[in-house]
Amino acid sequence: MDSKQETFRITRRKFVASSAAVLATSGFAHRANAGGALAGQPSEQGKSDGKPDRGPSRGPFRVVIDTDPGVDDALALLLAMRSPELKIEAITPVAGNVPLDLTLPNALRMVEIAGRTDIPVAGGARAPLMRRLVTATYAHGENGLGGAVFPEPTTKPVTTPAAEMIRQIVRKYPGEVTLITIGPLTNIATALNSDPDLASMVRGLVMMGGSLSGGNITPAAEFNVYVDPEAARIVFQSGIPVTMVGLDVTRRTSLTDDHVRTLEAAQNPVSQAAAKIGRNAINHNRDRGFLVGPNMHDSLAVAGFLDPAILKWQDYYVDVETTGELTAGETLGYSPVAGDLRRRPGMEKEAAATNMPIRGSAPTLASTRTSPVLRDKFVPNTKVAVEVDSARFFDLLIGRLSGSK
Ligand SMILES: [Ca+2]
Repeated sequence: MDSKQETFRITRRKFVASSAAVLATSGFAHRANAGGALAGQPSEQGKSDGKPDRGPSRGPFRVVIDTDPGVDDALALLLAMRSPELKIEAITPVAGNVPLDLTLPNALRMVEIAGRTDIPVAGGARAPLMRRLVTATYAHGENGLGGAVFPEPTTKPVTTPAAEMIRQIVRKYPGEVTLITIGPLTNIATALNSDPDLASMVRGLVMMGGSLSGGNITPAAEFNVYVDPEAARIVFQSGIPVTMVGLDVTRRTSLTDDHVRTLEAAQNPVSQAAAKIGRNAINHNRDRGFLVGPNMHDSLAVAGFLDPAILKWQDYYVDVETTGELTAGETLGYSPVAGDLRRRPGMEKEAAATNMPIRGSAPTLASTRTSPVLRDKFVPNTKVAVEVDSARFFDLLIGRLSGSK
């Protein structure tokens, strides 16, 4: 194992310690390689230094893909299964965009289309940890695939439940497995809850989810976090180095007619299926009067893992609102280089290390608390994607799906 790989085999303790150490020495949190949740990331993520971009030529990386197909999940799964950099240990469907009774067969359909029935598919949670399931058929159609119809799968899921499957795989390969989560985080939180040592054995978690710039299902919340905010909070607070590919970047990835035509022109089962899903999704969006999209949210998380140069990153401490009447599922990003808390260059490291509080809401009059909640000092737990090279992303996505890359 080389030194870069070693960086990613990082425990919560090391993650926190190294983050603080880097902050204390570099002064620029967004240039620090404090967590490295993306297995393929270069040492200084998103750094624009004129060096040639590193193409998607690393790996293979052991991954588990947790998913709720889902139009963009379907394309993300096909992309992943066409990517030799990934050793997909399992696909673990969860309830989300549509109920598990649809996300599970939809995942099985994708492994059959890709000719990858060697990948175990393990059914997961039917409902969030503490809430009733809210689905997104308004965006994904009643069948979850934008109305694109495929035959019933003949492949069966494995009998092991998703959370247990995740636990077993991570324990089998400690420090090696990256969790790519493109649905609500119920399965992951269930696995973490079942095994207190598990988080320290996970190499990293790449999440499509969250937003620091407003939501899509409510003004505050992105859908995956909205569906199961308690699960998302468990993940962010787990100590696993998290990479968050949220709406800040994914809403800049609209699939177009040109993309679909390229897929249609390629004569292979994956491109034909992707084209069919994409065509239906575009038509569905138009029928509903959406001006943009469909956005390829989930594919961007996979693509950013394959080719880190697609995204640029900034370190944040991210937490999830779980009690808001209107805002449950909102992701909040604390950073000494963001918002009203920005500091002059040179002051950032001091501010971050000494006096930037992670502050909660003011206490109510009825509360027994006597002061604002000063919960902790700033230590980043998440790399948030803040910029996207959309053209480079679609080159990879359409290229892989059409078989030309
Ligand atoms: Ca999804």
